[in-house]
Amino acid sequence: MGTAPPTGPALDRIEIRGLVVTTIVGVLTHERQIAQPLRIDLDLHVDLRDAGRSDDLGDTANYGDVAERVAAVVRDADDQLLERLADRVAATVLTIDRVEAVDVTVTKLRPPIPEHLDSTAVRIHRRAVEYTATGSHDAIVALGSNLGDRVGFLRLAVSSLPGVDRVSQVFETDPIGGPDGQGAYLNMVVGLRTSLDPYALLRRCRRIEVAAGRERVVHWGPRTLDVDVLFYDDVKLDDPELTIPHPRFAERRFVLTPLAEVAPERCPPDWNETLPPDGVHPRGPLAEQ
Ligand code: PH2
Ligand code: MG
Ligand code: MG
Repeated sequence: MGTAPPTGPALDRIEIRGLVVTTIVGVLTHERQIAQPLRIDLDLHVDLRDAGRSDDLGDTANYGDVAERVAAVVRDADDQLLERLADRVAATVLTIDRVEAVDVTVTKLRPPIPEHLDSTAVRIHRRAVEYTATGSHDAIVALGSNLGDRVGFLRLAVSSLPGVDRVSQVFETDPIGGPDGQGAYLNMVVGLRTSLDPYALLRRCRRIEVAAGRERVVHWGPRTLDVDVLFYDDVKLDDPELTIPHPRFAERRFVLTPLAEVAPERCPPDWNETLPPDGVHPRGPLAEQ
C-alpha cells in the first residue's frame, strides 16, 4: 500500500561496453599458444526502480564488481569457442544478486582468418532461472492462486523457482480471510535447495508474483499468485520485510495439508486433530491438472 503496484518486469539495463581482456581462446594452433584481445560487452537486466528511489548502491548491481569478476573469468579462460567463453561469463554474471538476465557479446578483435574484416563475435542471452541456483540451503515455499489461470500460475511458480526438488499435490481450498465473494484457491507447497540467501529468495518470489501479473490492491484480496517463504533451514527472522517461519503457517490447513506431504517434520504435532476442519480438497499432482 502507499506505493504504486509494479506493473511487470522492468526493462531496465546496466550496460558495460568495451571491456578488453587478453586471453587464450580459439581452435587454431597459434591461438592456443598466443593470447589475443577480446572485447566483452554486457547488458545486465536488473530492476533499477528500487535504486532509482533510494540512491543506494545496495539496491542495484555494482558494475565495477561485475567488470572485475568478468575480467578475471576471461583472463583465466582457456576455451576453444567464443560460445563456451560467453556461456561462462553469463553464468558468472548470473550469480550476482538482482541480475535477472544478461546479454553477453564476446568479440575477437583479431580473428585469425584470411578475409579482411573488422571483428567476429557471438552474442548470447541467458536468464537467471535457467541457471538454477542449487545450493545447500533448504527452503519451503507455499503457493496460492485464486484468480485467472490458477493452474498456469502454479506451473509458472514451480518452473521459475530455483532448485525445486519436492512438490506436494494441488489442493483446492476455500478462501480464508479477505473480502467476501472471492473464488476458491489452488494451494500447494514446494521444497527447494538454494544458494540464495533468505532476502534474495524473497525477491525471487516477488518477481515471480509480478511475472504472474500480481497487483497488490486489497490486503488478503484475490491474487493471481502468492509465493510465500515458509521456512529457510532453521533460520528465525522477524523484521518488517520478512518473517521466517511464516507467522501464520501453523493455523492454516491450506498450508499444513500440502506441507505434510513435503516436510511433515515441519508441521506442529497433532495439527490434523486440533485444527478445525475447513475446505481443503486434494486435486492430484500439478502435472495432471
Ligand atoms: N492466502 C491468503 C489468505 N487466504 N486462503 C486460502 N484458502 N489459500 C490461500 O493461499 C490464502 C487464503 C493470504 O496469503
Ligand atoms: Mg500468503
Ligand atoms: Mg504472500
